[in-house]
Amino acid sequence: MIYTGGTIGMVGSDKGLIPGGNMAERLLNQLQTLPEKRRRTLPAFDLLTLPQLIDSSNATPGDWLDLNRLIRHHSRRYQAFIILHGTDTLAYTASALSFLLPQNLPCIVTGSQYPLEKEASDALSNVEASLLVASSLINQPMAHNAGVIVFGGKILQGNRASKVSTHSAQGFDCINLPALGTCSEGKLSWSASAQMAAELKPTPDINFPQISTDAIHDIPQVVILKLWPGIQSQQIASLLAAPVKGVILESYGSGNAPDLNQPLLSAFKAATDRGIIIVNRSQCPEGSVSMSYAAGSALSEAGIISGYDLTCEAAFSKLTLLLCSNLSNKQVKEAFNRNHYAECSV
Ligand code: ASN
Repeated sequence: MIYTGGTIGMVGSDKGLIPGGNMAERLLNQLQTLPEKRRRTLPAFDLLTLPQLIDSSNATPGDWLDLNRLIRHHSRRYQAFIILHGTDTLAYTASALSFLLPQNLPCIVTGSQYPLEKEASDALSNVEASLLVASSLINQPMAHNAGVIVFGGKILQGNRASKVSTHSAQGFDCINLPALGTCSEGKLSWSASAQMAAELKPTPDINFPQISTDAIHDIPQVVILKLWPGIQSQQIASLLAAPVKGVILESYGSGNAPDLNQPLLSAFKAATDRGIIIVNRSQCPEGSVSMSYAAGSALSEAGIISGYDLTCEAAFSKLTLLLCSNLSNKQVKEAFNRNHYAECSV
């Protein structure tokens, strides 16, 4: 178990909640409060605390690469990993780990909406469920075991999930893919879709490109740009300028942008001509972009590629990590178009 910070381990301070230390002892104390029968079914674990604990709103792509390195470093010694993470950017980290880690290595990401010791906190139940899911995945792996989110009784594919509530114990959901299963109060049940996913054998040629450990020194900049009614090209000029290498464009509906706004379309076209990769995904949580309207095809004419039904978090981490690999611009686009680990419906 790797403790990175987040509300799960937070304690009060004069500025508000901050990540607290001594997590191994605090967790063991809480686990002692579970009924003995349930405690006995949990696997043994060690807890590793990162040197700098953070509220996950401080997380950066560099933190994903650090976690990847740390997990790989310890992967001979442990059969599964559980990352205790803040919820705010948990889905970004889970998506990134799904692309970075070996698919046969169970890696679960969890956290909580309320601190471990707060009355009626969701923290202990999420930790218990994560431990159960970890031992289940050790015994019966799925096709993609890296970056699974366990939260609020649900088991979710991390690269398909988003934070959907600021406060509910059911804080995460997958809009475009059913939950892989449920796990609460010591009972775990896998859904039919997880069983189906288990039958999907990952083909070697669709593996995600390897990211070199040096990538951490030069992580390309990717920005997220949401369209709004009345958007003007000059308002986004600096976002489309170097050193930015990639843009996740959050368009309307099935992938539409204002096709009557020529300066905006020209600004997108000029950016893609300069080699910036722009991905079109919808602001709508459910469904895929199709760019079938004239207002959508104008974007593909401007050199913008489809983000299918990727979540914003998966699109952002996928593009950032592809830009970290030593691929040409054309190869990054081709790799982005591929469905690597069931992150999108292509
Ligand atoms: N701000 C917290 C974090 O992401 C929120 C949480 O963990 N519930 O670290």
